[in-house]
Amino acid sequence: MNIFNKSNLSLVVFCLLIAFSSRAQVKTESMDKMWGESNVSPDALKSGKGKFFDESNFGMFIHWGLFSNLGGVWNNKTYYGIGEWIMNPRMAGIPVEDYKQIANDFNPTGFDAKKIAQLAKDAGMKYIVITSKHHEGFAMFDSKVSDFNIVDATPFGRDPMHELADACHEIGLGFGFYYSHNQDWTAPGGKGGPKTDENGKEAIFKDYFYNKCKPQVKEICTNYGDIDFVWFDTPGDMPKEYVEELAAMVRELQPKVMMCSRVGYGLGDYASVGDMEVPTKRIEGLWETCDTNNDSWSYAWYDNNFKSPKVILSRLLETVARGGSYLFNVGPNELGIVPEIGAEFLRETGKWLKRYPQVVYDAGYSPWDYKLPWGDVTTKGNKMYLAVSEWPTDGKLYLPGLKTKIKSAKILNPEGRDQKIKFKQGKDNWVTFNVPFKAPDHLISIIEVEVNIKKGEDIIAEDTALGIYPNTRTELITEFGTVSNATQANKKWMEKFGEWKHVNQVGNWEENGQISWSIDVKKAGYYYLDLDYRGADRLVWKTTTDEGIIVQNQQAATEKYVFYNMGILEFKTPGKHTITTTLVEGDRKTASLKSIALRPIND
Ligand code: JFZ
Repeated sequence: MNIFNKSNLSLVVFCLLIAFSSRAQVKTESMDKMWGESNVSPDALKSGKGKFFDESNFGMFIHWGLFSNLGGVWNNKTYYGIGEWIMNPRMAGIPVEDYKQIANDFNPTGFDAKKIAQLAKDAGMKYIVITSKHHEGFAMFDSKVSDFNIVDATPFGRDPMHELADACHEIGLGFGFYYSHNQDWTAPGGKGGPKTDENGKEAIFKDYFYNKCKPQVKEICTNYGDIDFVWFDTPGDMPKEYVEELAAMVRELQPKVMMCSRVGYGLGDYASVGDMEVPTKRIEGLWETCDTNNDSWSYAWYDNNFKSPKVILSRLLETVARGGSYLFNVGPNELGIVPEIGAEFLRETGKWLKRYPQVVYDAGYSPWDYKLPWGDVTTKGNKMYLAVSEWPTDGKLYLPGLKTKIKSAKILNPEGRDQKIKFKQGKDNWVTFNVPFKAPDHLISIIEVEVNIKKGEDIIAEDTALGIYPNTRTELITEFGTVSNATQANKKWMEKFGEWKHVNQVGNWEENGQISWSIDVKKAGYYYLDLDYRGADRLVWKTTTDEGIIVQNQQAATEKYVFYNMGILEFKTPGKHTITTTLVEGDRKTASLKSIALRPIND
């Protein structure tokens, strides 16, 4: 049994085609569909025009527009949620004419393209993708097609996209544009836009498409030199023939451009998966996940919940380890300046990447299809990089299920004082490294492991059982379990408006519903068992092992996922086991299990 069956990957791919359309449905699409209609295979792309994207693994996303001038505030009221949606009826509901007036005092005099390009470079990013026009329809570039643009409608009067394209080209960064091709809330006929034109005549999507969308996309593909990306977004129900026409024009004007799957109808070169999240399982092919440096994409005055350098690096490493690229967003403010804390954290991130560039750039995915409790793994040829973010405190680092033989291991030291470390590769396929008690790097430490493989061979990790570690807490997520008489499904919700959270969970528990995991226990002994669930009132859960151990308890349940202590579970012997959880009593309709965790009890 292969519990991480790769053909099941579609389960983790939240397709991003429809965001907040009035119907607000969520599509889940298989990777097949995403690439099915693309005429180039991911492998061919990787050696051709996709090489730069494939090897870069880290880019800067920028959400900047007229909405940045509001910073989350309309009529003295703060609207919490993604700032670039403030005009939408689901946030402040700003009338088109009022919204257009904002341009009169949009004067981002602090905008310095060179400084932003330098920030991306210092952060270790290889390219920039910036919003040239978001859903509200304001062009951040010099457009002859519509006056509702930064050159004609604002006192600023400059074309910042030009300045940024030049700065990127000069400094050796890749460059590309985000363009909202379907949604346009101010253009007659655009999705979510006015239904009539300025003369009161009915306007349909075709009008918007030929009067604004297509000619503007032509402008961004013509006036800014060679570009590397066109990042369309939220195709929704945009008719296929328009998407095809648009994509064909882009391909003709900029043959080297990489388009993401959000163009629609499988016409992209690579998949855009998740949104503000890192996929939990390995995904094949060319893909990217986009994430933001705080909670909103565009600037909001209150939003200073910036991800720390360590969090940024962990998420970047996790993305690369799952096989993808990380597009990380910043939101310049009304003056065009990237908020300082976010910028500082990015520079710190870049310093780490300068210490260990080989771990990220052109690095391959982890031999394990999922993250490990202490961090993650990337690879290059016969080397594995163990990126340890939770450094063990007992001098031992464990690696489960490794079949490939290790030759040597060392802790990388950027000053050239690499430190060889001892290790034992047991018959049980667990590797134990003897490591110093103190973490070598204050952010994420790297152990380089050289293995015995021939050129072209893969490093093999067993994928039938999840390791249970003797010195660290292990979480078993429902995605990796086998479910019967209950329903396993991905759920997503908005924490704040537009701030998506995703979870794989098991609900609809029937009398005999259960989930089990195949596990590989390094050390026999006692472990605390915690369950992460939501539900109503109180729930009774029972967890059993193949050794006949039972942990059963009643705990509270609320509408939020929370970990509850269930009790102590014993493994009498090390090695392969199964662990099974079932709902014994409580509201079966609302009970939803997200994961279980085992914490070794050492003292
Ligand atoms: C879209 C935009 O609406 C948003 O403003 C931002 O630009 C973001 C990068 O992209 O938002 C989405 C699109 C798709 C999903 C979630 C948010 N999705 O399907 O999960």
